[in-house]
Amino acid sequence: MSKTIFITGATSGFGEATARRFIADGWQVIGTGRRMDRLAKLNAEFGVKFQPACFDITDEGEMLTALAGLPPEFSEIDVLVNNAGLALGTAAAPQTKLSDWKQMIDTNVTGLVTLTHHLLEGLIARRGVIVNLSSVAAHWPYPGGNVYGGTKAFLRQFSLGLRSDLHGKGVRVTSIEPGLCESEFTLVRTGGDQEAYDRLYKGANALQPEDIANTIHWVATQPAHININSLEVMPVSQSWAGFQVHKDL
Ligand code: 8X3
Repeated sequence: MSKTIFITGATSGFGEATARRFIADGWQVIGTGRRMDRLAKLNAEFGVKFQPACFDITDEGEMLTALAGLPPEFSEIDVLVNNAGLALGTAAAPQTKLSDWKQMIDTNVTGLVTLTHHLLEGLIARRGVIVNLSSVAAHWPYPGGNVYGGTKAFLRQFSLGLRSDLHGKGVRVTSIEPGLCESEFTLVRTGGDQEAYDRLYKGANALQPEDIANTIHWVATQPAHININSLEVMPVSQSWAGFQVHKDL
């Protein structure tokens, strides 16, 4: 019987690429997202291999209804990929909207831990794998990263903490920390600014969603005695620029 992977935010970017990667390897996928039209397209393309679960990760009621509605053949989840998440804006803290900060926390942190809590018992029973999509922003602060970076640092530490709590249970947990990657993520972050998107990626040879999908596949298919704790992945074109020093002259 095929193994089952549950991927949040499967309607685009890392999530969609991960769904494609695992289906190509014979897995069956439960893909979540808010946009039913996109989930339906994947379902039309992959048939019984792709089970849509349409819900907004910030709405626990919708989440529970979708989980309860999963067909029995998708009820035993081997791998959970917590991919759904977003960055809103690149402005410095004083220029940001509090509503954006709250939305990032609600999605990247509260939604993610809520879903993980609901699926945890089954993942323990199956000695499953949990892959959390953090970011290089978890380690490396940059101007405009503020709450986004904070949520991703939470996610990294949550992953490591889960490992401690699940000690001896055979469950594996990984924090994946991608750098610059070309995906819809940046259109969301810039409020749909296509010019900003083109400027950022032109000539940058950024990571592609398929690169991260391959990384997730590698992590999740290691022998059962190996846990990849955290994995930071950048394009070669991206590195660090050092500290800034303000001078009162
Ligand atoms: C975002 C990574 O490098 O685009 O998670 O800030 S980066």
